[in-house]
Amino acid sequence: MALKDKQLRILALFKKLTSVTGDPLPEGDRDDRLKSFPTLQRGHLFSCFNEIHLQESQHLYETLYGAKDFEDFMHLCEQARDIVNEGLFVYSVSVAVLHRDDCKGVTVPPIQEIFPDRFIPAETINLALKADKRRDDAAGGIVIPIQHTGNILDKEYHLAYFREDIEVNAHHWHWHLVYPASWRASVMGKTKDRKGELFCYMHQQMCARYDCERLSTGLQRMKPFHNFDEELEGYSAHLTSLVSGLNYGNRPEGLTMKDVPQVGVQDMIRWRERILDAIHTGHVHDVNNKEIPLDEEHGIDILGALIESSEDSQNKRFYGTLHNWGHVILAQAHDPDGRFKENPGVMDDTSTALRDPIFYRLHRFMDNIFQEYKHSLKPYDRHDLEFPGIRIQNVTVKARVENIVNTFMKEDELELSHGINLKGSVRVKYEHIDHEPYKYHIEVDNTTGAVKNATVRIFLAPKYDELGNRLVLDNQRGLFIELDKFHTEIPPGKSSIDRLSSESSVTLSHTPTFDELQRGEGVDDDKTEFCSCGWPEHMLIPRGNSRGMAFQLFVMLTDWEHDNVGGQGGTSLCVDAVSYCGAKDEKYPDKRAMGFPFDRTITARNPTMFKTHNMHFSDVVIQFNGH
Ligand code: CUO
Repeated sequence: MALKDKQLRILALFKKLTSVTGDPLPEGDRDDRLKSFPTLQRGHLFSCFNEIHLQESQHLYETLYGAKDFEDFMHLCEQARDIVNEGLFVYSVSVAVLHRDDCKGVTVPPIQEIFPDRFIPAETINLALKADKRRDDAAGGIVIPIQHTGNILDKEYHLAYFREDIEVNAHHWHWHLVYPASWRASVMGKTKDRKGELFCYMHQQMCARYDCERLSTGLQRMKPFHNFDEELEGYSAHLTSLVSGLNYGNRPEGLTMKDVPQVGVQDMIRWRERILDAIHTGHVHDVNNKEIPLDEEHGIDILGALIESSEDSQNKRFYGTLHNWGHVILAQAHDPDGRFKENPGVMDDTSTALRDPIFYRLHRFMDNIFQEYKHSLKPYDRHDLEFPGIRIQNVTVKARVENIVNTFMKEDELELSHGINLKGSVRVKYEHIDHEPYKYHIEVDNTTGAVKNATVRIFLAPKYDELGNRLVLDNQRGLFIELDKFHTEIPPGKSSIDRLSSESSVTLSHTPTFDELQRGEGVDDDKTEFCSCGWPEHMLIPRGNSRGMAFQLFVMLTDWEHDNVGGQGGTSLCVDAVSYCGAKDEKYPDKRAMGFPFDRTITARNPTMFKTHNMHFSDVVIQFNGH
């Protein structure tokens, strides 16, 4: 079957899922492989963090993955659509599509168009429904402006542009589809390389990016969550789930974490202590009580799996599921035992969790545990950092004005009619942050007399803290966000490297819309597959402020012969945003620790003392031109 036809058939599965009606397919009419479903009824919220939901979705995606050919796969998907919970269906079918060999080249449609109610405030959806009802011409398009979800009486509202960004939430959803917590390599036949480490790194980077935005908007860096008794900040998402008809739970200020039916807060405390003990003793105990060392190569990967926890956890019974249950407990803080039959809050799901300020504080709490481990490793020495014979002479950022990059708000639209049962097209008009395109210009001197293969690593961090004090390098370290990483050849002598901001290995170049996919755009050639995982291009750099905020750009060249993992002959799919998403089904394309060289303690107080010839720090200003 032609790729375009496959794409259309898969798109059809995802249409108008918020308004599925009718009884589930009777037991007798079902394929034997789908007989044991469902436990989670339709009309409830599916959670990608709840262990029970994860198990059921694992069962479904493994069943779908095991279908013998594309027709068999479609037959199972079409039946499953008439049986299982809507959210669970989308999650499981998406995981299967992303990994089946006969779906190579097929793009999973954007989650924001499948479930717009997870991204667009309830007030706005309500206006859209009314406007659709009033219209008599289904052909004409309707545009509804997005409604605000709060105001500045809540100082956290200043960050709403980041937390509620549609594509950043979509990135997070897609990341967890590429790296499901429930992934079993033994069943799926594909190993997810360094999955635990990438879990740590991608979320560490989200937190670092969030803190860069906080400093941009004049707020303090976040206070990590760490005390299980602490009173939590309030949060109201203004989202109503159309499949359940209920609001996502609100959390009034001052609530604390409470036991939920499956897990107690005491369990969480015990798991944390056991994990910290493992870090301090340098090994974990596996299920057979064997000591597994947390060595330099695997330590962080083991800890990531342990804390999430994923199927790769060395010992889930002992070390528990600190992260996933953390999400669920926080999502249920307003109705912990379910006596009010409230929906959970947005922390329950990967496509909505980023909206809640507690998300970043929970993840920073876990990141601090990972940092505790990284502190136990020796800091990088000159030998680890140097690239003999390679010197960076200068770096400039070329934008309209050299070394100043402008940011601004830009209008965009989201189509609702593929996800919601409307008479015709209704689009929501909203704004997101964006930046002017720019280019890195790196001047290099290669004195080795030979062509050298290099990895170029580019990071950015604020220069000053919230009080205007120069950040000490080891504190600034945690704020360095990756902007790009790529391979290049350096000829002998003096030369320069130019790289566009739009080429970044962190960002996704384009996410095709439902309409584009329906029209077959970008579906001709299976090399153009979009994995949908990748940081949005419009959020590559922090917002900065209207006075112009001082940042430091860090560029480092390392020896690609040492970094390269080999085996990728340019035929890989989904290699557009490898820094945070990896290369699908292949090795993570860089041998160094993720975040290198900022992943370990730095004892040098400032860049001059830290720097080797193959590194360069330069000052860059980010100026926000907006409201
Ligand atoms: Cu992505 Cu907590 O893992 O959200």
